[in-house]
Parts: sequence; structure tokens; C-alpha cells
Amino acid sequence: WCPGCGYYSMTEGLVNALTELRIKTEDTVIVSGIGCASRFPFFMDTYGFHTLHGRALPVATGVKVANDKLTVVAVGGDGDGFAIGGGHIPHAARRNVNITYLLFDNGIYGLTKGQVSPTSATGFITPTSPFQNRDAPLNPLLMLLSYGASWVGQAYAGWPHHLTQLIRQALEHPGFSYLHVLSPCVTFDKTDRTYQNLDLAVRELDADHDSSDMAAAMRAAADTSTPMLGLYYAEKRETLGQALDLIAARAAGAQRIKRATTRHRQRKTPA
Ligand SMILES: Cc1ncc(C[n+]2csc(CCOP(=O)(O)OP(=O)(O)O)c2C)c(N)n1
Ligand code: SF4
Repeated sequence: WCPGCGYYSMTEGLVNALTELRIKTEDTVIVSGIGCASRFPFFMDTYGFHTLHGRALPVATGVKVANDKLTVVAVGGDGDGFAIGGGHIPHAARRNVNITYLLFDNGIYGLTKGQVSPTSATGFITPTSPFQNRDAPLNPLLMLLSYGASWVGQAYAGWPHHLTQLIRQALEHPGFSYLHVLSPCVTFDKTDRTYQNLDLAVRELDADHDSSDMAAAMRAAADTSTPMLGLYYAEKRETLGQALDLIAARAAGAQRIKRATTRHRQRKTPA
């Protein structure tokens, strides 16, 4: 990673949060797609999986379903998550897979040297948009809220202590937790999402923000003029793991009834 990249704060934040929660390295799996974030699993002293571009979430879902005891963290950039991988987010969210997704939004494709991404600002000039980007950016927070994510928060790489606390809360949440992290790409964006600009733009969510109120969360997410940091929304509901356990128990019960009925019929049938 380039010196000053927001990814360093994220690594430190995740290490600190895992340490504070006493989650063992051997019980942790970091899953990445492709992009600068795909170095993440290599920089952590945990298990890791460097998957295909945009495919961190389905692989992370598989890891969690295979071993529910693991703490599974999917990591990726805005291109990985909202361009090529955009079809996976709604399903991980609505199924409430008990994993944490850390999305590092630098508003650019960093690894491939600075093209526009789905969250780039209109008017942004890059090698692929020399006459300014004309596309409107997506609103990831609003998308995640409407997809049914059970925990949605926003942090900033320039506020490392706040970031650590939000990562910790996201890890503690029993369900799909989505943390959107505003993170400057210091090498390929010298004009828009810089530390200088973000330092002036961001602020904390209002102290009286009610994170159980979906409408309030959506109103805050829709206000893109001032990116607000903190926990937007949280609810507790059945996770994918719990749903699968229930189905397995029902299937086992159905098998027992079927076997008992078959035995009963066999006993009653005259030889
Ligand atoms: C199937 C496929 N298509 C395209 C690419 C090229 N590619 C690699 S990373 C990337 C975008 C990365 O951007 P982002 O996810 O925002 O991460 P960043 O590098 O900015 O952290 C692209 C388009 C690829 N590796 N694989
Ligand atoms: S290219 Fe940008 S996002 Fe990638 S490591 Fe360098 S500063 Fe970070």
C-alpha cells in the first residue's frame, strides 16, 4: 500500500478491535475480492482468502456456513463491492449472514491506477474521464438499508479511534454488519476525496440519532452533503446460520416421523 493510504487505518482498526474483543487469530478469517484491499488478508496474522474480483461475499458466506464458530470479515473496495460484485450485497444483507463487511470507499479504482468507480463524484477527472465523470454516484448506505442489512454504519480512515470502535461494534453484532469506510486514495485522487477535504466535510451523527429508527437512518444516509459518521441502524433478527439450523432440525424431525411411520406400517402389514 502507498504511504498514507486509508487502508493502514483499517488494518490497525481491525487488529485493535479483534484484540479488544479477545477474538483469537486462529478463529478469524479475512476474505477479500480484488483491488488494493486484496492485500488485506496477507497483512493480517489470521486465516485469509484472496478470492476473485467482486466475490468476497459469497465466499465469506460459505466460510461462515461451513463453520459458524469463526469470525468472518469480508473486505473490499467500492469497485469490488458495488461494480462487479454489486449483485451479491443484497443477498448477504437480506439473508442476514453473520459476517462483517468492511467496505473501503475511496471513490476510485486504485489498484488499476485511478479510473472512476460507482461512487466517484460527478465531475471527477480521471484517466477514464478526462472531460469529467458525468455519472451520478451510488448511495451505498441507502442501498444497504433498503437491502435489509441488520447493522449499517459509516466511519472515516482519518478518525482511527472512532473507526476502531465502529469495527468493534460491527464485529459484536449478531448478523450482517456493513461498515462503510471513507478512505482516501492518496496516490490517484489529489482533488476530491482527500484527507483535507474529508476532514472538513465529515461529522458525527447527531447525538440523539435513534439507530432503531429505519426512517431516521434513511434520512441521514440521504444527506450526502455532509457525510455523517457513526451507527445508522441496527436490529436483531434471525441469521442465516439460525435459519439453516432450524431447517436442519425440521428435516431431521421429518426424517424421524417418516421412519417411525414406515416401521408402523410394516408392523401392521400382514405377512
Ligand atoms: C474480472 C476482473 N475484471 C477487472 C479486473 C481489473 N480490476 C482489478 S481491481 C479493479 C477495481 C478495484 O477498485 P476498488 O474495488 O475500488 O478497489 P481499490 O483498488 O480502489 O481499493 C479492477 C477493475 C479484474 N482484476 N478482474
Ligand atoms: S493506489 Fe490508492 S488505494 Fe491503492 S494502496 Fe495506493 S493509495 Fe491506497
